[in-house]
Formats: sequence, structure tokens, C-alpha cells
Amino acid sequence: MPLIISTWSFSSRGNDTAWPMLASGGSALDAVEACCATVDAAPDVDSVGYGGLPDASGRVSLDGCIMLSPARCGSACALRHHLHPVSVARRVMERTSHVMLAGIDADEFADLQGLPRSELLSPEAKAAWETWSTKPTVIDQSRDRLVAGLRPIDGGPGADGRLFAANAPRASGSEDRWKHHDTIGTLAIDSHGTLAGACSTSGMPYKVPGRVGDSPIIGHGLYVDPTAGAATATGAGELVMGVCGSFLAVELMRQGRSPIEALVATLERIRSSYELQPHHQVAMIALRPDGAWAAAALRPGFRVAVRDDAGSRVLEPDATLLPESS
Ligand code: SD4
Repeated sequence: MPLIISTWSFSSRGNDTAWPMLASGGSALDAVEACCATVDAAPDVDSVGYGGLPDASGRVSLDGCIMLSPARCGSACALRHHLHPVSVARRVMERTSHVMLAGIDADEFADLQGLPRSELLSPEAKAAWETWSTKPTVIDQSRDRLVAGLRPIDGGPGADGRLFAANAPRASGSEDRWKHHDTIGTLAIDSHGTLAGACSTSGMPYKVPGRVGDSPIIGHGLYVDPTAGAATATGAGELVMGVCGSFLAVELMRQGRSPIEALVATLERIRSSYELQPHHQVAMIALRPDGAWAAAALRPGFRVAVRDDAGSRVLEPDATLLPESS
């Protein structure tokens, strides 16, 4: 029965940290927190935790949340000094009567909880920002009000500021083109049948300072209801937020849809709600209380990392809605 699934291949290492806990009867809550913490700490993952790309001002901010049920959830966003937003979120859930803390006060709350401060900007991320900030065109993010992102139209570093470039060189069938902007969303079920989920991100690279995406918002980047299932999202948060993406997927499972049917219907809702640009991507994973799960994406390139009794693997999603260029 125990299982952990996480967005993107880099999350395999998080799953591998969490698996011994799940395999020895530990809780799904501890497992998802440990999974995210591993990825947060990895400097080579430039979209989560240390190594995450900064906002337009050159400062990193981190967002995250954790959830067991509607009555048991916590969130922390716009952290500038603490590496593990999910651990801050867990303390919000367990030690306050609130759900979400933001900004400088969330950092101070984390201090009071004894969580250590740390540097979030890696030398590589600083260098990437410096390159980006020398290109005057990227400062104007109004061209695409949905996404202020990274991937340049010409394939070079930071030239256009778009998250997914329509004309950039592509390694078809690979995950490669997504490597700068990916959130970890992780869902687990433990040997007692308890579901838990967590989500951790540095958000959109070079975002407008103060911008918060879907990832730390309950019902948007993550939703867990033990009576219906769990879902989490990665990609352009603004697209997920307008349809309450994770909540919608869980509600569809509550109504009897399978995990893949629920995800496809949610992504269809996104497709019909926005004028999608070629660089827009959203991917989601969903887990039902009986352990059935699925992964789906708007566009090719997404991967899901899975760990269960059968071992660790990275898989393509069960469904992809759109060809890359549409
Ligand atoms: C956000 N959803 O801040 C996150 C970013 C992300 O793949 O997942 N990128 O909008």
C-alpha cells in the first residue's frame, strides 16, 4: 500500500529519502515533508529551495504548503530566509490556529519555531540573474501577463523571459526543456492508509517581487481530502489559480471520476479558460485513497517520479492534452 509520487524526475531523490519512512510504517505526513526537504536542499534543482532562481530584484523567495485534510493544512509563502517552506507550513498547521503566513512575518515565525535561517541564493542562480538582468527587454513583463518566466525564445540564457519558448530548440521526448522552473508537488499514502501532500517552489524565475503562485495556496497547487483523494500541480501557477486546479481535480474524484479522468477534465478546464500561449504548461498528479493514481500534462515534457514496493521509477504522464506548438 505505501506509495509516494512526485512531480518531475528530480524528485526521485526526495522519494528515495521518504521511502524508508513509508516502508517501515511511518506517516505520509513525515514522508512528504522529508521528500520536499531533500529537493529544497539540492543546489542543482534551480526551481526549488537553495539554487532556486530569484525574482526580478535578484532575491529568492520560497513558497510551500502541506495538507492532510481540509481541517489540517498549513502554508507559508514569500519566505526569504528559510530553506524549507513545507516545514514552516507544517508548523503553521500544527502550532497555530491559522492556515497561511506570508513574507517577513512568516520568516520571523519560522525563527520563533527554531528553524534556522540560511542563504537561499546560490552562486549559479545569482549568475543566471545577473545575465538575465542585463537584457533590457526582459524587465518588461507586461508582454505576457500570465507568465514572467525564464526560457528564451532564441534558446540562449534569459533573452526573452518566457517560461516555455515557442521557437527554442527542443529535445523531443525529453524532460530537458523544463529544467529551470519546476515545482515539487508530492503525494503519499502510508501503510495506515493516510493520505498527505506537500508542495515546495521558488516560483516563477524573475517574477515580479511579491508575486505568489499556486503552489502554497490550498486548493490551487495542492489539495488533500481523505474522503476523496489528493492532487498537486506544477507549471504556470496563474493558470492553475483561476480554476482552483487541485481542488477541482479532487472534487471530480469525489464525484466518481478516476484519477486520470479528473486530471484530464481539470486540464481541459484550464485549456478552455485561457488563451493558452505556446509556452504555457501545467502538469498534475492525483492519488485516490485506494492508492490508484495518475499523471497528466497540458504539453509534452512532464515526468512523474514514483516510489513503491516495486521500486523507484520516472514515468511519462498517462495523458498529454496538446502538441507542443499549439
Ligand atoms: C508557480 N507553479 O509559482 C509554480 C511554478 C512551477 O513549474 O510549478 N513551475 O507558479
